[in-house]
Amino acid sequence: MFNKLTAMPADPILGLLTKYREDIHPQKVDLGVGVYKDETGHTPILSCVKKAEKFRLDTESTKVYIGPTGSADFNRLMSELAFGIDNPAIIANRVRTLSTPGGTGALRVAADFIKRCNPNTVVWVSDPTWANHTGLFEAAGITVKTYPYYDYDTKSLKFDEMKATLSNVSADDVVLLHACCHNPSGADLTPTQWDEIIALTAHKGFTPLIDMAYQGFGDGVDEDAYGVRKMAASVENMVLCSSCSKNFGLYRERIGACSIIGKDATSADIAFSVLLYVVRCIYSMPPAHGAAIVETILGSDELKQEWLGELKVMRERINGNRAMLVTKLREKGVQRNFDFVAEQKGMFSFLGITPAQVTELQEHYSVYMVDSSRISIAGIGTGNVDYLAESIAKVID
Ligand code: PLP
Ligand code: TYF
Repeated sequence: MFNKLTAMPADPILGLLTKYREDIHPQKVDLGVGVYKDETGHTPILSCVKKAEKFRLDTESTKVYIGPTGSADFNRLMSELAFGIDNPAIIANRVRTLSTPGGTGALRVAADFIKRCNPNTVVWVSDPTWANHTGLFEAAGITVKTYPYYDYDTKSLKFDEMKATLSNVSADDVVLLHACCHNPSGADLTPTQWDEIIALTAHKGFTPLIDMAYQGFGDGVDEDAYGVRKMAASVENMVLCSSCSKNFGLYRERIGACSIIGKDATSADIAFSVLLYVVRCIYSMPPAHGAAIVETILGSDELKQEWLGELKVMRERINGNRAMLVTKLREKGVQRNFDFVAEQKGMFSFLGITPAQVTELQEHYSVYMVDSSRISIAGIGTGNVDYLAESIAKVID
């Protein structure tokens, strides 16, 4: 039966990594996949994670099944981290959270859940959005449409067009918003713009689904959750998909969380029972190790402080890289204005060069980025920024 199949293209982002690894150029630069890297190009295990793992290794006494919700402590702590402990939705007991295999697992569970809420629902995603969003929702049988978001010419948000499109979204539909550090553009809503989108959401009655894969990578853990927290306090129903891959550096452990907010505790319980059913039908129960690490960190004042410190180092390095690249491009005589790179947030920005220039950078200079010219800012360092800026200068002149 397999001979009826035609080959699927590889993930365009992850595929770059293979090409990069095979490249023998001594000055090759990897700006492809969105993983944090330190100055040496290494993706380290956080020290707080190592300590939490050691503690779990010494104290863990069973590997017995944990059930489809995963760890209750992890779920509570993640919910408090995202929504804030004093969020009215938490106080009113309207939030339900379960552990998932990464942020992607959270999104897939959310997709199947949404399909069960309303089989005809449309999920609206930003244009552009993370490449996997569309496939994930379509795999659940959901129609995906886009709302205007990033203006490639002005390098800023198409905020008025975004609002105009969202004003016509049906109350039966779902609108996916990035909590912070928009992937792929790095262009985020300001708090004032969030206020407007939240008011519009409450007024129109569609359901917000917020994807928070980078809490703490933009301005800080609390600052980055501004929209999530205010949305949760302002609407009847909401879905949140969080990832611990980036901010805890737990990529391969596959840990994240999916939270739903009901209009009251009873309706939250009913909705949660459907979410649990969805989980049972996909993977039955989430992996436990990543959750155990995160709950150990968030449940200890000392480890939590250490984590916040390590997260700050990662955030500041990324922001420093943004400023450094802009300065270097200017130093290398580039006339074009790249100041927007320093102003945007999180792991990514579009350089705004053509696909042909992206190809030239890869083929002639071994500088790797996604075809859209999205660069992963963490791949920049003091050791490669001169070469990178010179290479960019050569292809755009
Ligand atoms: N959502 C966005 C916007 C992402 O960039 C990512 C990628 O890392 C994810 C979700 C999924 O993260 P995870 O690796 O936890 O599945
Ligand atoms: O956009 C990125 O680079 C990250 C990492 O299938 C990623 O979100 C990319 C592709 C993928 C899973 C994770």
